[in-house]
Amino acid sequence: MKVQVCIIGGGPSGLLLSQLLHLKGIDTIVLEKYSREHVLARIRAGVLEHGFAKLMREAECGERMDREGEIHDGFEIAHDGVLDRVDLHKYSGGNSVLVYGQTEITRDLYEARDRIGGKVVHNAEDVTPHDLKSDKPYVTYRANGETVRVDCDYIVGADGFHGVSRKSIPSDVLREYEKVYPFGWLGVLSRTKPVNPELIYVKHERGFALCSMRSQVLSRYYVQVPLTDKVEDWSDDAFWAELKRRLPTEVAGRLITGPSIEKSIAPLRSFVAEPMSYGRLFLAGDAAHIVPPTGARGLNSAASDIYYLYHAMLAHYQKGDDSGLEGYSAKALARIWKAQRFSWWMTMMLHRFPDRIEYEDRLQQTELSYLFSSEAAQRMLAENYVGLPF
Ligand code: FAS
Ligand code: PHB
Repeated sequence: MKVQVCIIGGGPSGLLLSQLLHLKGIDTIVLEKYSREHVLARIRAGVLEHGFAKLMREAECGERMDREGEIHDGFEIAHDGVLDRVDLHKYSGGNSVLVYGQTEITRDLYEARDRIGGKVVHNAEDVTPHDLKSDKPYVTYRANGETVRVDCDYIVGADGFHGVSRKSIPSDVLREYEKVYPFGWLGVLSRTKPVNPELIYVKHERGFALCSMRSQVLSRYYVQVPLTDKVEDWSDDAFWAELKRRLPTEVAGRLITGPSIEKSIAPLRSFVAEPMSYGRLFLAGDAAHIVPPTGARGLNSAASDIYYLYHAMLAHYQKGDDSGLEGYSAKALARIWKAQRFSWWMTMMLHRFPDRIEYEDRLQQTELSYLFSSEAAQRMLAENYVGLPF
């Protein structure tokens, strides 16, 4: 089989790029390790930057997102006995974010690929990129006991943190930067009305908490837990009781609880792999970078990778201009590191570190009191949260 671009990974990054390229007549195939049901069962991001939403519309996948997604012009931070609001719309120059789950994004992208006959292979085993430094790279995979070869011009590694693509870059070329945080997030999804119209981030002496949502009938909540905790350690009742302890009294009093329909613990890490390209291989999304979800940058960081790769591939195929491909890694990393910084800053400001000292407690309080006493500080937060320009 021969395609122009072979994409490894059928998550949001791989699907969005394949859809955008297909609409411009560029032939792609997506090779996904798992079944569609498995991919769609994952509960992950919930907040979309306006740049990501714009790309979804350009990919002709934005109709349900715009119909069902909720525009949020701000969010609140509960800290040190007060509840302060961050006015994203005012301090970002009129932008906002869209609350719409990654699961729905992925579903919309799969349906769009089906509608226009996009090639997506599920249950692709042992996907392996070959001849990355040649001008005729190829990818092999196994399906139904057969080995299949896909010849292509370019390979995009959109296969997430545990994928094969990043590991295909020689260790003497690849540089990895990582910071692992000494806690995780226990997340619960429940068919309950959200406790608040906007998200509430909570800094509390017992630990961080977050009140989010997927719709007006589907709530998403998180509490910071020690890395040693296991999800089976947490009954629903224990989760709701702990969340209430961390919420301001008036918020806790109106919290509607219910059975969890999903419950999981995600570890927190900051991670960047450089370079994001090697020969004819280009990394995108979680395959190249991971952020702690405190700044809602995870899925959104993938958006700029896709935007840059999409335009670079267009320039190559339509004008024979390879400057975008040659400059992709540097350009993507410049924006990725800003998302890394913001996610690290939000995480350091709002979490309870097990090895903290009192001086750091005071620094956290000062960070927040400075934030809410300075328009410049709120502009910094807002412009990062709604999404820096691509
Ligand atoms: P993905 O990991 O989504 O997709 C990669 C795909 O490649 C997967 O479908 C995988 O099955 C496939 N794959 C892997 N190896 C392969 C191989 N060898 N061959 C073929 N296919 C292969 N972000 C936020 O903004 N907010 C959040 O609250 C948030 N919560 C998260 C919670 C968890 C538990 C995790 C893991 C991530 C969370 N994220 C969050 C980040 C997340 O949303 C990612 O940024 C997003 O999934 C990135 O999308 P992709 O780059 O497509 O990677
Ligand atoms: C979510 O709704 O899952 C969510 C929202 C904002 C974050 C992290 C997670 O910062």
